[in-house]
Amino acid sequence: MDAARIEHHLGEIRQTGYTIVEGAIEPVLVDELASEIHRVEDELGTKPKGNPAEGWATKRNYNLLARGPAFQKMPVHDNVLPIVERVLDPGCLLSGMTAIDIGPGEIGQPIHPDDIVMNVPRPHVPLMCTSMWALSDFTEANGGTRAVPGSHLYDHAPDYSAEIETIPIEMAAGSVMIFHASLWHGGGSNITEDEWRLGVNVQYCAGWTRPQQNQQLGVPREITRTFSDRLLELCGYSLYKGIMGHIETKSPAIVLGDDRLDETAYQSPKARVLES
Ligand SMILES: O=C(O)CCC(=O)C(=O)O
Repeated sequence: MDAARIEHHLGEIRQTGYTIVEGAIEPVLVDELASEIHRVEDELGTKPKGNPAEGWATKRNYNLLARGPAFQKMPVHDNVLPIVERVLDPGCLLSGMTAIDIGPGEIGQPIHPDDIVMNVPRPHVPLMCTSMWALSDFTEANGGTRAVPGSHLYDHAPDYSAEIETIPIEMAAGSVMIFHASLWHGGGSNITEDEWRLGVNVQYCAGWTRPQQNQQLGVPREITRTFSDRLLELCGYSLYKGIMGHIETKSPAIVLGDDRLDETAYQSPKARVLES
């Protein structure tokens, strides 16, 4: 993705809180991911969890990096990560990956910001950035994400008992919505007879905050060793700004038993923050 296109998307995120990268994902990858998610749902016998956040007619699966190698392509995708790296910074972490398959009859998820637990005064700089991958078409009828444009600039979080005016985010399969995680949004209701809306939330957070899903404990080491260097970094196996996350000054990648991402805290070129 060229610099002008990245800048265009960043401008939209700054102004309305979100952008849509149309046709971001190659159709063959969309099909592969959709069939992988259906495989995981079948293997795990995924059932709706039955609560307002996770829904009553929605199948959700977490910890996708532990579920199959195809999912490793998502957090590092060339049409998504360069935008996220500019919203946060290149030291950002993968905060979580959630497959969200909204079934007929689902009601709307409460409208919320994804940085809901980050208890700092609003509005604030992006501390999280979410990419919502459409693996099926997202329509108003089938539960496409709903959002309140501009709400990333509000000075408060939503009142969960209030009716909130939202717009539907409609996008074709293969498109990705990327948003400042203070944006008020939620999964829509699915009023279709038989259409499932399949999306994956790939969320990132600033490198000095705590990810929502624990990639380091949740993904077995033998799978983690197959990750690319960039994916390892996104999962917290390097030091943030050459300082944060070290194990006796060594890069956390040391636990994987190879010398990838080898660096020493305070001696790494990334530790420039300490230079005058
Ligand atoms: O499914 C969606 O469209 C949004 C899901 C979401 O916002 C969430 O689970 O935090």
